[in-house]
Amino acid sequence: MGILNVTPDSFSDGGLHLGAVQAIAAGRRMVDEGADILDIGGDSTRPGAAATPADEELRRILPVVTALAGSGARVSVDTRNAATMAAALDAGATIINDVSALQHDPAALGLVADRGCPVVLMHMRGTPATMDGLTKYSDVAAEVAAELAIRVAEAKAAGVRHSNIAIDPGIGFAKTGAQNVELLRGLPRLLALNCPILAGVSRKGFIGGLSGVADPAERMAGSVAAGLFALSRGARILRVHDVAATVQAMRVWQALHG
Ligand code: HH2
Repeated sequence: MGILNVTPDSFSDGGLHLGAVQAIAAGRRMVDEGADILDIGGDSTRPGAAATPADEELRRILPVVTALAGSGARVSVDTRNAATMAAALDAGATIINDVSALQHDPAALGLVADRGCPVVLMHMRGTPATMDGLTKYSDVAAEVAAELAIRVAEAKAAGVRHSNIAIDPGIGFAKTGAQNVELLRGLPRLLALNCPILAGVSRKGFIGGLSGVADPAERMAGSVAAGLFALSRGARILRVHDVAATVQAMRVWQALHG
């Protein structure tokens, strides 16, 4: 899953694809490089970020979703707003990726159930503005698995099919650097939910902490290493900025595993 942030303020690529023309070109390049899914977002969820209003989010992403879905790419939309989800699905997106696991907008659960589309339910506590103060865990992998199990049950109770749900540990969302490491090591605990696991480690702060590389844009090698580790612990989908490097690493890793 290639990350396409059409935002002025994302933590590693903010402003890079701000114009629709640049974003569409970047998305096409990611497909050529081997991305199976393009994850298009118009709202930064970096720690401390305030939510972007849905109309501004839509203005940023809609032309990009329309063009890339129109040229045959499989598009997911990274949003917490039901209105944005609906408009993006109408424009050709086929997957909803919600960092709030359909908690932020009261209309989101019903919308995803009605549309019958796949959804990524990510673990977070609080909101991006408050999450850094919500990092008390006694066993982070067990608690993330238990909290995600509640989100999965709620989605199913609202009518979302189990086979349409992927789960995500939410690396960097209400977790300290050490907890991100512990959570990735404990990722197999999430397999009990019987949903594909998506992992988003790309360029995140804990990679800076482990590698000593301060600039997120310089963290490609560490991100690839962490991504392969996540695969070895049960992840099936990697959400990444650096598609070509990740696809190359995955191909070699998978071939060696046999
Ligand atoms: N991480 C980010 C955003 N969306 N979605 C899922 N499912 N999993 C993640 O780990 C995840 C996500 C944050 O990263 P990014 O999009 O690169 O930055 P920003 O939120 O600043 O736009």
